[in-house]
Amino acid sequence: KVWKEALRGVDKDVPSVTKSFVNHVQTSLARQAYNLDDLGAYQAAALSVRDNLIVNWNETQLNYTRKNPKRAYYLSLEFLMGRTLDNALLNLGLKEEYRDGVKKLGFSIEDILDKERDAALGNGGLGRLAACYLDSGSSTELPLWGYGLRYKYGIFQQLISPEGNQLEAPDPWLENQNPWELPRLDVTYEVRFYGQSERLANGRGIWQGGQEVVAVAYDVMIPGYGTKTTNNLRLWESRPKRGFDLNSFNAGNYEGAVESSNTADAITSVLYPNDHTSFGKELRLKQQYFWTAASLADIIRRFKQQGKPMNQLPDYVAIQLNDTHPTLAIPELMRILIDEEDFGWDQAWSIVTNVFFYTNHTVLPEALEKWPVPLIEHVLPRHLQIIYDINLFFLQAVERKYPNDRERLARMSLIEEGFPKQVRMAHLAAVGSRKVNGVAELHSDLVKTTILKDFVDFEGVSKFSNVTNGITPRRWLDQCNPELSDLITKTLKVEKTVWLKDLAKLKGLIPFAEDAAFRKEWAAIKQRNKERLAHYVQTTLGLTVRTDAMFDVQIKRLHEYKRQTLNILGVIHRYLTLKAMTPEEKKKVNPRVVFFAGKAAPAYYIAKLTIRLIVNVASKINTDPDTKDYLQLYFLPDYSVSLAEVLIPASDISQHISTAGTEASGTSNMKFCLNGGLLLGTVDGANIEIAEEVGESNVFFFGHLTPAVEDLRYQHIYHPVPLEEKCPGLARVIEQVAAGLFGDAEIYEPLLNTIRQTDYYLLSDDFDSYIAALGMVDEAYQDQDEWVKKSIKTTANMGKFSSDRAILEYAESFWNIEPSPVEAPK
Ligand code: 26Q
Repeated sequence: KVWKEALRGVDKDVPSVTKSFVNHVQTSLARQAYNLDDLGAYQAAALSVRDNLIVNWNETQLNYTRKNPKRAYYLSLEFLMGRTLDNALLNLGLKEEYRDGVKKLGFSIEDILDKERDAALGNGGLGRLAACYLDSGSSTELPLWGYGLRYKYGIFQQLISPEGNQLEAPDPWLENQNPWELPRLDVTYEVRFYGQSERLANGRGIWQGGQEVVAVAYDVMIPGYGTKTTNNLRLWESRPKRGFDLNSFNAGNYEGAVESSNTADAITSVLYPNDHTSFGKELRLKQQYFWTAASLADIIRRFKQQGKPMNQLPDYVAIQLNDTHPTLAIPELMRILIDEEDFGWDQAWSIVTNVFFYTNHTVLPEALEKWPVPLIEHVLPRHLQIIYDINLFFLQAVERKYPNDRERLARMSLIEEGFPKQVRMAHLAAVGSRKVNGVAELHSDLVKTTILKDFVDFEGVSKFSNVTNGITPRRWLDQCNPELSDLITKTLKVEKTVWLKDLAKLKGLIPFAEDAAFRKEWAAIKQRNKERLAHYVQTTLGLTVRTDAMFDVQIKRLHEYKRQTLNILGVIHRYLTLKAMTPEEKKKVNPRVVFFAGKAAPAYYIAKLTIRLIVNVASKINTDPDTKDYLQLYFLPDYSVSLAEVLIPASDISQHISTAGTEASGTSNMKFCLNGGLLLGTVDGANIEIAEEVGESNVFFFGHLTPAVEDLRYQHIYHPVPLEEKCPGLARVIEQVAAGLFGDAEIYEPLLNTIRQTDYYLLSDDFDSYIAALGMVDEAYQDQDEWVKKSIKTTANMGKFSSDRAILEYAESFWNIEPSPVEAPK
């Protein structure tokens, strides 16, 4: 019934679909239906689906304007959306109608869907989380908008050279027009950079001069699953304030005038491809300020339209900061309140600290954002003054609570001493927010006991909490694994519109683990998903993957802490073991296919070397007649949301093997388990909570625990033991690589040295238990009945990890917002 109401006004029959499709072919595309290619068919289908989204979007915004509920805003520099058409069809309940409609016109819906390019405006986990949260916000009917940047180029396209080097190519994702965005050329704000800031006696500041650029809004519609609610993701594009700078033009400096318009465009030209490092680049700082200033101006304009005084802002607005990237919003709101709205400091600060909420995504020291003071002073002189004032009042309060504790003041200061001094963005975000949260239980505990310990002591623990991440089951089960979704619906005897919104219902699958006929169907679907992946590899890379093997997958950004190196050295260990076996012994071995995919930051040398090693190990072992029937290895280039949607449903086992305490949460671990893939991992991030839910007997854990890590690192430095003694198995593998078994002997030295020397990520401490865990996976896989039972029980117990649960936790315990369903017009 609810679903019916949601689809009110949507043309839900095949003749309307074909009519609208043909209409768009002729009028929007100015083409003929009879000689249309798949790309044209995709465009026409997208435009016709978009018509429905626009109707819902308008009704949703009207509903909010009428009811004036408190709203939440999710500020994220990254939204890793992937493709939209299939998701829009699912959420509107139009999948079957479009399948039939385009078929009548001679097209296949799969071919059409495949023409869409990913919107890849993100690096990885943090950006994909933002996308899942928007889907869940609309699906739970929350008044939640996203704010981000409309990068002209998304994350780079990854190419792998024959030698195994990663090459980066630009991602011109907007090349073929983007039907999913609505340019709002009338929604614009001016944003200032550089210039001079003067302080007046009354504490106010005047910031003038410098460069002004214009932010233009582009709106992306975010439909909910089976709801009328269609929220907005507003992305900003930067443009020069005037076509060119008239002052320079008049001075006869034509070149300079054109250049200044180039720098305005540059702000939103490209997504920074680094995750977990901050370089202090001026353009990145400008991106952050451009986006926070435009978003805040827009939020405040909308709030003011209600005619309420500014001191009521926290009653109507909650702003979630996705990591520290939008932290400049804190001094920016202070600037607006003090310099433009005439507030005194204390009242302004009380508004600010009730509006913002900060999510931390990492405790790795090298990943904590810091900006050089001289750079901020140059680009944002007024904001630096405000940051210093915040720091002054903050440290005075600390001093009152802990008199004469200078070390504590130095530790907690928003400014890190040094040359240059740096602003610690995590401290600023924590001090300026109502709540601070981590993204999984262990990680949130680490935030409280390590990087923000002093702040917990000072402000009390209640400000610090946890919201375990989640994933949308619409994309990450129903869309990517339709056969499994259908089997679940048939088995639960509950409409999928119900269980996809109440994922705990999956528990109803538990008894079926004991049903042999059900297990057979379950296993057959996994098998067909493996064949689908093999087909993808065949058609894109021309390589033949055997599908009668265990599929073992590790897909994520390349990073030392994620330890892809441990995995590839484990593969080499397996290869060497196979080489030493007799044919009789080998007969007992279950074949395994290992997949890697992931991008390395372009300047991350060790990560790129790891890719090179994987590629070269693959060419050796895939052609070795002694082993190729038992072990295959693939590095799939250009990992993306769409590739994940093919890989994840095909996995028997996936690897999440970070050094304990380093992976904040992980979210692909949830996606694999939801699709019945088992988990091989360390006791880290959300792996721990997954094991709590699905049962420890259904996951494969190995490695040292978080509390041991610090001590082990200390041992490495002060009591080093030669690798040959400490971990002979690993030493043997490393020797073979160094000896050139996979070519390029010298090239791998820097990578091998990270292990031989400090081994910061503890490969030598965890290698033996890793190999043992791989052995247990092999053994468990031999008993297919038991394995499939584990697979079913895993899926059945993953309900907690729906992003609907996560977003409702934010809504209830932080934002204090409620669902605001769109009502039928009277
Ligand atoms: C910062 C400054 C300058 C340039 C780039 C950056 C930057 C960009 C992206 C820093 C970090 C990121 C991305 C971090 C990220 O993806 N973290 C992951 O977030 C997931 C969602 O919470 C978690 O599941 C992962 O554990 C965490 O690694």
